[in-house]
Amino acid sequence: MATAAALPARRDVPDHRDAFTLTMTLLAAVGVAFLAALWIFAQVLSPDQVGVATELRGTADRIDAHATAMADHGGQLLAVATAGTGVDRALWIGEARHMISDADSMRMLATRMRAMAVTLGERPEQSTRASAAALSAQSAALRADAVAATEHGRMMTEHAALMLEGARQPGSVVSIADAELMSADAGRIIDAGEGALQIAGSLDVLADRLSAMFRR
Ligand SMILES: [Cu+2]
Repeated sequence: MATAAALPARRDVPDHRDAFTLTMTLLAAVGVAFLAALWIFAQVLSPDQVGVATELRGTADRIDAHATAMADHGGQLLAVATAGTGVDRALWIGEARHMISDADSMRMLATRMRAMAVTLGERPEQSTRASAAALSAQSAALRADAVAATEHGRMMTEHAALMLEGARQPGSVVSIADAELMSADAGRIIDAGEGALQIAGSLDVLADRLSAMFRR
């Protein structure tokens, strides 16, 4: 009987398809679960995407960029003010010298941050020499430099405002463009100082974690 023989065969076909669909669904689910586990594992192992040394070097670069802008500007201002005969000549010669000397201080600060990047490395807590006390000391030193950079930025903002006021006076040796350039760069040094403060904060967190580990 042809019809009777065909019936079981028809039943086989859907069964086979169901098994295939079920297997593929299970495989996909296992794959998704595996990827999710990998992702969670990666998050636990490296909660911070960027290492401490990279963050410190990035901040040092920004401070150096500001120091260069300030030294260049101070040099130009000194040349213009020295050659000028304006009423504010002496004031701007003083300001220019101050800028050049401040640029040196900022460069030293950036140099200290690069040295700290070498000492701490990307993951300071994984170093064999890491101790809570050492990390706390580094954090305190960095915080002091960060505050100095931020305060310098605030002083630069005031300096730029003073320059702008001076530039508006007839016969002044400084230009409005110079003042605006300084004002824009003051923001950059404040950002760098705030970035360094955050790094100091993350060092404190690491120091706390280390001391908690040894307390047990
Ligand atoms: Cu400056």
